[in-house]
Amino acid sequence: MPDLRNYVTTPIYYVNGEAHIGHAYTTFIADSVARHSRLKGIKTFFLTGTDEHGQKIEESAKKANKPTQVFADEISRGFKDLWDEFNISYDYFIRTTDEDHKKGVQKAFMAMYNNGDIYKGNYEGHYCISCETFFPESQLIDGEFCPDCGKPTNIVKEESYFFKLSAYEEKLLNYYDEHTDFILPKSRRNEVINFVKGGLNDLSITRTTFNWGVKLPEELNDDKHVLYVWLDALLNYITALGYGNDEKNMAFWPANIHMVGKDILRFHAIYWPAFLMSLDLPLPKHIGAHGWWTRDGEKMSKSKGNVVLPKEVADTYGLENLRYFMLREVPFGQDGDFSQRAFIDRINSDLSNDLGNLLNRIIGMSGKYSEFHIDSKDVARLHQKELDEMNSVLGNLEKFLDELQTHRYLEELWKLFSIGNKAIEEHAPWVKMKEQKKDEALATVALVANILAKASVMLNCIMPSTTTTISEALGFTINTEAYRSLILGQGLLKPFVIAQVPPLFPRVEQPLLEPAPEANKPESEDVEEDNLITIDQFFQTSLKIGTIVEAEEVPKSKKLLKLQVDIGEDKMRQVVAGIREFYSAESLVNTQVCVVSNLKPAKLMGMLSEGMLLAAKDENGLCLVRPESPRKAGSSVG
Ligand code: ME8
Repeated sequence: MPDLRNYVTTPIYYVNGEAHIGHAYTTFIADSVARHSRLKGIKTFFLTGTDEHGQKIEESAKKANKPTQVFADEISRGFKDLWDEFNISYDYFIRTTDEDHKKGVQKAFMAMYNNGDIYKGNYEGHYCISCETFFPESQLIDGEFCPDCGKPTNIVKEESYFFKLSAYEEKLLNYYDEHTDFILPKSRRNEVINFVKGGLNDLSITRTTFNWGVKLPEELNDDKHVLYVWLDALLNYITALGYGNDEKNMAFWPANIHMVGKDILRFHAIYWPAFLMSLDLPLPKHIGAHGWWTRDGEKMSKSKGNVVLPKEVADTYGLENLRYFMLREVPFGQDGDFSQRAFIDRINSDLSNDLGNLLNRIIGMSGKYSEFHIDSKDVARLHQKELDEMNSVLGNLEKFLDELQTHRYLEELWKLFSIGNKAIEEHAPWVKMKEQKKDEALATVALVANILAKASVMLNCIMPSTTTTISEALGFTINTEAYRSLILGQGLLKPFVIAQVPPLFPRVEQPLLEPAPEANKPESEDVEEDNLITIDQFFQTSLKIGTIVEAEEVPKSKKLLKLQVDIGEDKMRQVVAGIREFYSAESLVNTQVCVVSNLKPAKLMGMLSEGMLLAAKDENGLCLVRPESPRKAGSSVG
């Protein structure tokens, strides 16, 4: 048998704030994947940790009035304590301020340097501190704001070492081509491929404007620089296995899955593979990018005060209920909304009704009919149909987890409970008892016990402690042996005496947490739907027909045109628009456009822009959205 290994990672979390529900979600999925892999008998290494360097952390520590290391220690400890309290089965918790990590990073830097992938140059560009990333001007929103987080960028000019990312364009594209399941869900592949096809610039990988980072290797004798936090951070996935030190766990490399949020897919699917190619190391098998969690349809933010704290939710509703809800509710890769209403529905209907009641029913029936003794001896003879149905569900289940589709995995798994409930209704053991057909009544009870046993084995990775309680009640232990006999071998439980357990999933009648501050919206159907806005919200945007009166090119800009637009006001509006590649200035004069007229004015290359033009873009280029026939300047659109 091959020596199967599995390496699963979460992102390492920035130590600039406490863990929220999004961090918990990533960690829950990775934990579930790692647990199931161990259950199958695969040697598994599950890594999590904290990302502690960079300007953002330095600034957060300053704000908190603490030495940076002390600040990082405290928040890192907060993450670790939370994961311990949450029974997260990590094998190693890495911190990027660990000495071994720093040594490994320097070794990797030298390896890339020695093979010619790193050179020294100068960098001038727009830098977003929040994302710790440079962006080319073409990607900025309104020439100033970060395309990822929307915050203003700063122009940074500094001497820098560069990684020859441009040299890896083709190799990366070939890799995506040959490994179609490298990026999960597959629907996210194209966005990565298009980004690479758009051209990769060499990557600035050192900074001289702050100190809080890994120093350059001593050999380079250049102590002005610290390493770019993303290079430092990504390398955690190999330094955690001992890269550059004792290498003791490097046999786990390559990772089977790096679990990340969609916000950091590009770093993992483009930069990281390029670094690994440069280091001559194999690439991870999958990057799993999940969607974004909102609360009651709103983005979570500290300033809104609507951040969902996982500990608070777990303490109130139960940790495993929360794990179940998050992994069941959202198709992997899509955004998810945390609402207490949806959460309570899942607890009451899936957990309490479907699973909890089934267990209670067989405890009750076996107590009445056989003093809690359960024996599978007649199950195959009397319930082959149900066994076949059950085996077919179980046989198709794991592929969903392999693709990280936890919602489908759980949805399928729940079919087992329907098979159990249906069997009870159809075979009505209480009637059989009255008809003196005790064997038949007990066979149905035993069938359901087996269904619950098998379901518990497969549900163990999602709800480890609850399923342990169920398996104890059913007289067996969930382990690799049980997985092999009950799932792979399609075996049945040996005779046992069922233990009575208190109800595992008490129903929840009303929300237990304070509503989010903004959640005082009307309880209408459409509020629940993702990405929908109300008509009032739509009308907050003022759209007007404008006539372009003057148009000129902006010197030194390939993209911008400066326009004077009449939108029916006393004064012309000056709009600086990135459309020069698609329209000449002359061709625009005296034409009409749609203008967003109540945008906050912004400065683009030092020029005030007092509106935005509506345009549509696809692979064939960009075109302005215009009225079908001329309208008075200032007519409203909507
Ligand atoms: O990006 N919904 O760390 P980070 C879903 N240090 N997931 C969310 C979320 C939300 N609202 N908010 C955060 C970093 N996450 C880097 C990673 S890895 C080498 C370096 C999750 O603390 C999601 O997985 O900002 C996201 O990718 C991760 O937290 C980012 O955590």
